[in-house]
Amino acid sequence: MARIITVGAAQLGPLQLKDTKANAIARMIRLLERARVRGVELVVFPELALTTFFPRHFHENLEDADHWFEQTMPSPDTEPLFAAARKYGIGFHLGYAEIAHEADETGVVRKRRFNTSILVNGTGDIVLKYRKVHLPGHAEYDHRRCIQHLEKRYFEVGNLGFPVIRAPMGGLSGLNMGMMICNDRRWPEAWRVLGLQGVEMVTLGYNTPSTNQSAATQTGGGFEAPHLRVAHSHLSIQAGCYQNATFAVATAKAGVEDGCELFGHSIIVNPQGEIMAQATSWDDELITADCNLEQVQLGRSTIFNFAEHRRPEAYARITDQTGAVEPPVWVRPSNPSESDASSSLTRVDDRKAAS
Ligand code: CDV
Repeated sequence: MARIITVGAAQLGPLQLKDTKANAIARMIRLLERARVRGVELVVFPELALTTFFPRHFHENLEDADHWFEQTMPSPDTEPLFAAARKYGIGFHLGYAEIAHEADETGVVRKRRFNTSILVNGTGDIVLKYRKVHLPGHAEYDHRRCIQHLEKRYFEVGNLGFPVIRAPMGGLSGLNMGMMICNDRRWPEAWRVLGLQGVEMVTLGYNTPSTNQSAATQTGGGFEAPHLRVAHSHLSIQAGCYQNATFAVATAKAGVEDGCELFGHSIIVNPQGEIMAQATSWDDELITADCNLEQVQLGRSTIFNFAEHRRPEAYARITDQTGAVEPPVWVRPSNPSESDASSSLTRVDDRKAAS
């Protein structure tokens, strides 16, 4: 029997500073109701979906930022969303700011903050949790920037890796699901770690400004045209899906939020890298697609048959190294008998080591 699941990206329009979490949840429940009418079995909400993208606001004292975070899940604010999902039998992906009291790598239990997402199935059970690994931005107030991006201040790097779980979802007895959060989608390593666990459906939420706000661009370090911002987001997701033979649902916050324009353009992508559905508004909007899981088989059994074709012995730099290193410099060999590339490069390396 065909394995088909109907999924939805529930894009949210802007959430302003004055909006409460209850406002946000009410809007999400309205989107869930629309999802039910359209036969959707899994709905994906954006990154940090309960509040404005608060890392653009500086708090000297971290405790003053606690109201942006959830200490339990379901939390008192999110319980109505869980209840609606249970009532309609719809699964959902939710991004939120998490406070956890747990041991760090030194074994000390302390208050920790993460940029987190969960997958919940139609019976209201949390089947998977993920904490954002690739945190962009900075930890201190940056006077060169018009708009701050303080994710490195408010969140620790996620400590759960990139997990995949096989769990019932919608009418499927088992679906291999994994998550990413926003900036993660730009990193092929993240997609491949999910791909190596047989992921069939990647769910991800994002908050991406229409213009590059980095200090580098604000101080003349480069220019990224606004239309390329969307292109780069889609390129990353489409490539990730194609190269790992998976579907993805990528859901944005959109519109002018708290003085900052977010580009929206939520998409659902198939394992060939094609966009199956795309949001066109800058507001709350539900886009849907029927995903036939048989489509993951083509990539997995041909070009991206990992067991057959991967060459991990050539990939050591991926995990051994963080920043790029300079390559050796080619020099014309003085002796023609040494004219093959590898011997001249070896000689350059030797010379460097000796100097
Ligand atoms: N929330 C994000 O992770 N945003 C980044 C921005 C800062 C570039 C993104 O990759 O979309």
